[in-house]
Amino acid sequence: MSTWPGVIEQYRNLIDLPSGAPVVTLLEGNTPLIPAPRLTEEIGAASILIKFEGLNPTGSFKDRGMAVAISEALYRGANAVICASTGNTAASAAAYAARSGLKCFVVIPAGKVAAGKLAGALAYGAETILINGSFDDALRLVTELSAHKPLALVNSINAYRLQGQKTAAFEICDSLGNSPDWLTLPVGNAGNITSYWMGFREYADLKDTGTPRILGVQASGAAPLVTGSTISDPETIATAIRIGNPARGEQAKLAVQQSNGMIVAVSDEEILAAQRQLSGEGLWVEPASAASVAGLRSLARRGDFDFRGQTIVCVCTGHGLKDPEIITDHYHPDPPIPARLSDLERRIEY
Ligand code: AN7
Repeated sequence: MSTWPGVIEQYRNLIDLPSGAPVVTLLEGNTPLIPAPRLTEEIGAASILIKFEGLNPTGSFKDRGMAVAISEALYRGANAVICASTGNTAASAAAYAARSGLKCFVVIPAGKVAAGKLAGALAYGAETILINGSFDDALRLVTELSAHKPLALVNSINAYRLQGQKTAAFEICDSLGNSPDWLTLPVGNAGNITSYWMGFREYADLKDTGTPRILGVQASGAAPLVTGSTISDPETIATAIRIGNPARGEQAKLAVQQSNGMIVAVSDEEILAAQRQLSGEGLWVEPASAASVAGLRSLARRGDFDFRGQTIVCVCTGHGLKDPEIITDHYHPDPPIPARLSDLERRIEY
């Protein structure tokens, strides 16, 4: 029997991690590429596939990068790690730190982190610090603090995070035999778009798998890479990507330029509509993840690109369970009925 060993062991010789480093893993990666037939038909593409990263151990793509960053932190002899987060990084850091016996501090913007992410950080035992400020404030603070304290910073400005996250590009090429024509993904701090582009280029050099055009998608209230300038008060219902000053913004622009791709902004309404569309195909993803599909739909509507004959992978970075309130906030059930068949029959007119 061969079992999936996690991203580090699976791609050991392609990951820049000191060979003596311990391998911390929760068997992340190996996420499915799920066809979205209705979306494919709407867009008129040959095939649209969802890389469902919400199926990672803590429910987001962050686990790929955290496996490598935490392994490297251990190798360096760190006793504690710290990160700023809009939520998913916090939950992932907390889990991998718990796994390896490291102490974990997470700094998050008060009131702006989805319930399932905050609960995750707490469940895995992270010291969770709320600030009256944005993610950008939090990242600035933890960067300054970790520069003079013995704390390993595990945000995606840590290069080892990218080493782990690039494995998603390898998996896609392994599944399809080649890179897709397009890859779409949400962009916040721009670590993931940088990772994918690195991964696709490395595989292309090694295995001649080609490279996709990259479509990065931001929320219109938090779209510094579209407007061209930092946003001091970013706002969007997609709290995962509520980021006004992306740490890897320049690399994101390069990825888009070199891949002949694009970065677009989509409204919160478009994000929610894309989330509903995916749910209608049985895939519940968090709002930020739905942005990747919203961006594709927006481009298709504009008619700037001809997607006929194209294979498109939309990366859905986090599970819908992370942010249940975005759904239940608008759910107002009728009062309960008596537990009687006649009442149930009256209720279900079908
Ligand atoms: C679901 O957790 O920044 O462009 O602190 O949670 O690499 O930042 C999360 C980002 C997309 C954007 N989708 O990725 C954090 C955090 C989801 C995310 C992104 C995030 P980057």
